[in-house]
Amino acid sequence: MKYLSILFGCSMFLIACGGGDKSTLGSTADTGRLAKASSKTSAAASQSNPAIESEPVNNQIELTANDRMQYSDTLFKVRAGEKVSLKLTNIGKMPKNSMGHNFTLLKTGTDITKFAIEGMKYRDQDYVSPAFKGSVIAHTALIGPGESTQITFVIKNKGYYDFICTFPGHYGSMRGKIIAE
Ligand SMILES: [Cu+2]
Repeated sequence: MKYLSILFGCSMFLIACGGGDKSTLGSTADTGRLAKASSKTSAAASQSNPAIESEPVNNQIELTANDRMQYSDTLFKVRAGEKVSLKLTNIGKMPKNSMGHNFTLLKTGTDITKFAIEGMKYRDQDYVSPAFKGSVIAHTALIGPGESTQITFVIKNKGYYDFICTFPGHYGSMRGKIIAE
């Protein structure tokens, strides 16, 4: 009985607290501070992301792509300034003209949506617009079912880099990041 009354007291306290918080949230100054604090927290969270921290540094990348518009992995960590060798295999069965895949690594700051949409018009250039060639660090050929392709490249500067498949409509799900450190 003693414990029950303690529990009851605690929950009453919690309810009171909840009400109090709500009223402080009402003021715009507090809301602004809260937004700032939460954005700070999320920035810190992404910096100490366990998935990123536990990712081993490896300049030998093997990647597959399938008929469901997916890469086998979307996060890689490499050593900046050293040669990276990347092998892409299309493990799908659908024909290349409806489900071809490539790997296209983009310079920091590239607008992925713009890049991908512009590229759709350039089938003969593996769906990379000539106007956006300068945004590409490296890319593989576009490959069909059962095919493999291999490239080597160097990421000179440390940082986060996006990669996508430029086949029309694929960039939404076929994208990932390479962290060079
Ligand atoms: Cu693709």
